[in-house]
Amino acid sequence: MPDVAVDKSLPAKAKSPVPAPLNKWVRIYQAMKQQRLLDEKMVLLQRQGRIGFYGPITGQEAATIGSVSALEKQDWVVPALREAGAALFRGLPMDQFIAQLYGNSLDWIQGRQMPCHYTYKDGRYVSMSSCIATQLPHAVGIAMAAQYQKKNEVVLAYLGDGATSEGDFHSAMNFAGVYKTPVVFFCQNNQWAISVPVRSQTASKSIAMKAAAYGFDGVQVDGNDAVKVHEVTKKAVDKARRGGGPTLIEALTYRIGGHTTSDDPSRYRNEKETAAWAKKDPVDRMRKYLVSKKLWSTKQEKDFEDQITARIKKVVDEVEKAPPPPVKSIFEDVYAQMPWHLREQMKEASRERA
Ligand SMILES: Cc1ncc(C[n+]2csc(CCOP(=O)(O)OP(=O)(O)O)c2C)c(N)n1
Ligand SMILES: [Mg+2]
Repeated sequence: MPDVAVDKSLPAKAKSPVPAPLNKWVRIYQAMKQQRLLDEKMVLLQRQGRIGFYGPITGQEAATIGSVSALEKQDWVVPALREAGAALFRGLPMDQFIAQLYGNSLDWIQGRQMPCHYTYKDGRYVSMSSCIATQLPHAVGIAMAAQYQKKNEVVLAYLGDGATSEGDFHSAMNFAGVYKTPVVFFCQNNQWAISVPVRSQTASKSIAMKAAAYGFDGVQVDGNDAVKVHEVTKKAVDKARRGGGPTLIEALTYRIGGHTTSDDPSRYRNEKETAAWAKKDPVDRMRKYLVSKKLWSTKQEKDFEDQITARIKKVVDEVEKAPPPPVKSIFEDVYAQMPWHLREQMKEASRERA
């Protein structure tokens, strides 16, 4: 019988010294803090009408960065909605993160996707799929291919609590269990799927326990504890790499902001609930932990914040200056040899734009 472990320990109470290498935790913290600063700025840009749309990650930084940091370079990230921090952690340049939101000529994908659908080929970070849970069978497919080709690769597949109600969740979990694929399902249980609370999503006592029905381990972790999230994910990734099969991790966290900038959570959520979760802020918590271990200081915090804030401003200024994608980009990158009728349409559209 696979175990359904419940791990509620807090990093502030951790008795053991921080495992080596020490700077791993600082790197994780810096990525979390950078993500928070980016979120604040991107929401502001949307409110000023400078970008059209943004999906905030605030409150879920420990879950995202704590987990992605457990991967090796050759591994894959198949994101859900709120894992842009994972792409940045794997090396997505900040100008690409911002250019994707503007969808202009600097954007690698030339504005062909909705904002927040970042892609990063070199980091093996595939674009998120807008359709909830469709990424999960894809992730299992990538893992099966790696297994078949005897490649030393693990797939980290993210999902929200809402995704667990989709048929694709079942298909993916079932295939993963039967074929023991090297995949780690990481569920960011942020308590809400837009306006639907998790209690209306499932009658199960936890999401983690669903793994038992598919024949593999499920583990619940405090998703606002970056250290614990990292450790639990590392264990699951290592197991998958050894051929030990999949794991479903349920990270208990909270979406502090709206579902997106188009949402107003005060219409359906009790603000007391949000305030209570805000007190468990994962960024503050990790900073306090690092300070208590003498790995970080108030001065380092201020310097880092100033440096990242200035960098974001500089990148936004540069990206904002770029023109829209050329009109011909609508026709490119589909066919190796563009058919004659598209060539004609492209010429016509280019004349109209001019
Ligand atoms: C198949 C499908 N149904 C509905 C939607 C509309 N939709 C977009 S996000 C979302 C909620 C997702 O909730 P969850 O999986 O918990 O992720 P979270 O937004 O909380 O990160 C819904 C219902 C969709 N995109 N795809
Ligand atoms: Mg959710």
